[in-house]
Amino acid sequence: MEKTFYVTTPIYYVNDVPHIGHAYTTLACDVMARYKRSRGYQVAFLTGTDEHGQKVEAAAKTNGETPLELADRVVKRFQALWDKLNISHTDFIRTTQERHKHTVQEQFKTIEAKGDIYLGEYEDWYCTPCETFWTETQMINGNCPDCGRATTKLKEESYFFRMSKYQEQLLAHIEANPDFIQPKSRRNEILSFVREGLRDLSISRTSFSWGIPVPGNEKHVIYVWFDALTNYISALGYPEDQNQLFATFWPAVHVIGKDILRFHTVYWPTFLMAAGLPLPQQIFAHGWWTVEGQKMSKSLRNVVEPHMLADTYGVDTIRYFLLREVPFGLDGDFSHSALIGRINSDLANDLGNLVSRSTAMLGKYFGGTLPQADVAEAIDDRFVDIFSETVRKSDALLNEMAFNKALIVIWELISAGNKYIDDTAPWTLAKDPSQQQRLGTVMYNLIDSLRVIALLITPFMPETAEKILTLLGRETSSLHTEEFDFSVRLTAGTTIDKATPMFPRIETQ
Ligand code: ME8
Repeated sequence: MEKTFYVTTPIYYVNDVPHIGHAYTTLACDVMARYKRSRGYQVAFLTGTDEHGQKVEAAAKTNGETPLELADRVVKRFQALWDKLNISHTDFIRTTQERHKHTVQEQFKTIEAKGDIYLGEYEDWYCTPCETFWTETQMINGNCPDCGRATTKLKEESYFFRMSKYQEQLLAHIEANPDFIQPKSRRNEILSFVREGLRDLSISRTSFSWGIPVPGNEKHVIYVWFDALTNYISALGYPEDQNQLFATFWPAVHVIGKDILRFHTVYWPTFLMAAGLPLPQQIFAHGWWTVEGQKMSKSLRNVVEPHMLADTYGVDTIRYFLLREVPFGLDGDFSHSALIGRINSDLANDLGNLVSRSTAMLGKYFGGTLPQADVAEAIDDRFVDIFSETVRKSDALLNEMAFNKALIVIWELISAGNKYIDDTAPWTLAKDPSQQQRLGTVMYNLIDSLRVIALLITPFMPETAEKILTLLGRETSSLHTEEFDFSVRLTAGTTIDKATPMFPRIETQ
């Protein structure tokens, strides 16, 4: 049996343009997808756009265009950004696609046939920006408890999903599967929410029309969250599953922001239970980015545009920074000074320096030809031992999506490399003809550490890794496979090119 891995981002609303928050989630998924591929997994990686609902309908109206025109326009911005950031998704779903509409209607029919959808009347407070109903008691000062904005009272005929029926089954699942919701703080939050009791959920609207019609009653459109969540299986071709994608890849790991935790850990699992489908493998909710200490918002004009960031600082730099700066799961703050600090210290001083010093010395002392590692001393063995130790530690951390810790561990190896240079002082060895073999050993180990580092940073910084691997003679070695083999060391005699500076320092006033 082949090992498989299915990772998803939320599908982003098309009434907003992409910013670093969206880029963050998508990058995290990309790192997981690339990491799992490098370990021999067959990977499905899904992202896309959420194009239905009142919010999109209203935004289109403001712009004087149809909702589909709006979606067609904005979806291009998301797709262009993912290309720019080197996102390796295997599918991109739009909820206006026929394949998606079909699955949503089938899912509705299945749950209705089971008796878990019924027609009733809804009267409650609706927050349009969040597309969520609230009861009187849930609101804060009459406003939406999530976003703080004003709500409106809505009364309409509505289809309901018997969510209350699944309360105990959901609780039992969360309790029996500690990794189902991560991080732990989010799991606890949902456990107490579910313990307070689940109400049946209104899953259709009659007050607007931009959505997927309820099968057999076209006056109603299906609730945008019932619609949107189904994307995770519609992209796999469920229920017909002609290409066996559902059979191969489901269940998924869903990576989301903490803002949409309840939809993913309560609504979605109970819909799946009602449809008789296995629950997701895991839902990981990361934290929230602010910008220079403030909430990102169009009115504050402080939305950080990832496209521009990548043009200014480089794609890999942004990929590195976002995943290194904040522990995945916690909130973080974006600032240009923090970004420049990381570029100068971690990228220019640590990684860039190690690569350029090592390859320059090899050029100088051995004409760029990799020598044998013949005369190892304790200091050399200690350094080489760190290679496999780092791989082991970083593997364990990546499997927990502890991206920043994995990067810290990888950077410890980089620092160890720079320290190894200082401690062995190759320039001194080079002056002594009797130390030529020893110098060879040191140079071999240094260059070989670049191989391990490149392989380890590949999921995070694919272009940088590629550059290093090319210097190391990618074409002639075992480094060209997707499934990286950390244990195969470089072959002596290989010609290694001298690196050009990869991360110039940024001087600020
Ligand atoms: O909620 N910090 O779409 P959305 C970190 N369509 N992450 C952020 C962020 C920030 N400041 N801002 C946004 C929706 N995000 C629904 C999802 S899924 C079936 C339907 C990221 O466009 C984060 O991943 O509002 C968050 O969950 C997502 O964007 C919300 O995107």
